[in-house]
Amino acid sequence: MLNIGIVCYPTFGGSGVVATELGKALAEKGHQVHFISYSRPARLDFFSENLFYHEVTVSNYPLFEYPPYETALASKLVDIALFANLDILHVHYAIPHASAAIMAKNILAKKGKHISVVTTLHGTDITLVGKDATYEPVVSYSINESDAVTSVSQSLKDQTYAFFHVEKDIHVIPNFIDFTRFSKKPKEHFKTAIAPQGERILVHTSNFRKVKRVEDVIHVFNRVMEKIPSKLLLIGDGPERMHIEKLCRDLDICDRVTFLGKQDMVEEILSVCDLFILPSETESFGLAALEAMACQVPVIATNSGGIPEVNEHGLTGFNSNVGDVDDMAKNALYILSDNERLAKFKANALQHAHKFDIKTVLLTYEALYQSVLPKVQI
Ligand code: GMT
Repeated sequence: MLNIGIVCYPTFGGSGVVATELGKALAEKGHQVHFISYSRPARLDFFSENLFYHEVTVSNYPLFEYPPYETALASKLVDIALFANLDILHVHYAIPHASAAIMAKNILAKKGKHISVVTTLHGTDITLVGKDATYEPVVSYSINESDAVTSVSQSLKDQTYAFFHVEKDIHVIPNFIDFTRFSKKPKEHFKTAIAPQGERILVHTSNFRKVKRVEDVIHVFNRVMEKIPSKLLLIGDGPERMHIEKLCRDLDICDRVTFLGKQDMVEEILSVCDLFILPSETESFGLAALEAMACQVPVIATNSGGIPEVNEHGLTGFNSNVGDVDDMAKNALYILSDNERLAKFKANALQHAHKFDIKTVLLTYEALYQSVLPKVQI
């Protein structure tokens, strides 16, 4: 069994969710897992003898206009690696986690301690933030210096080679789903409360950032509800929410749209839904879509980034060009207008989601960890 340090963003973002669920699953298999972050990861919601959490605190000395988070993180990594005798440091999201890990690795080497660094690229660290030339040299360097690098889709791997000076081999290890949690739950009373007349229920979940194009969700829904009685549930919160609320008021559809805010039991809400809408500008994987599919909800999405690797066009839903809300609405109506067809898409979504079962993906991560451990000399 290994001692593994996991670094991630603790918020509701996809990379933090993936990192936390991976750590929990590794701990369940007997590995010792140490989470290192600036606050407790949202999904780290139970205790286990194999799970530990270490908080990174950053000095707020008045001289610092920008608190030195990366330095604080690297120092913490050195401390925990020595104290917990870590074998692996698995960092999620390149900026600034990969460079902090490489700094820690070099400091530890001077102290006679080897640690293997695994970096997982998640998406906006490469596609949005990473494209900013300011970050390129540090991101390229820390990816190349990692002992292993993974990306959550083939599309993200291709983009990494396109945007950065990376020579390192990148392993595609897709995101995964824990079916013990994400499966359709019997929540008929909830469905009746939301859709008392048997309306179709559409749903979107995100962090309401611009890249998610939540306004397109509203425009698609507006077209669908003109033809088929339906309701829309919006899960999550973020900078675009007020703008979206205003759009709903302007279109006079507030009685059909419910803003649920941030939710922990997303699977219970997904269980009553008929269609998930993900019109993102860019999406390296689309974990939210996979979670919906595991709860038997087909997906209307864009064909950007890694989405087509998750949502199979014509089988589990449809993928349109970014911004083509007419096409998305047409596809949504095609799925929703026929009960038998809807049932078929729901069954396909579940079946396809099984390809991303955590049980399989976990074995791939464990094999990767083994491959980067120092070889014992005989
Ligand atoms: O934009 C988000 O959804 C958050 C972001 C993150 O890193 O926390 O998500 C990215 O990583 C997720 C987990 O690997 C992927 O499922 C999302 O597709 C990806 N987001 C984007 O590429 C925009």
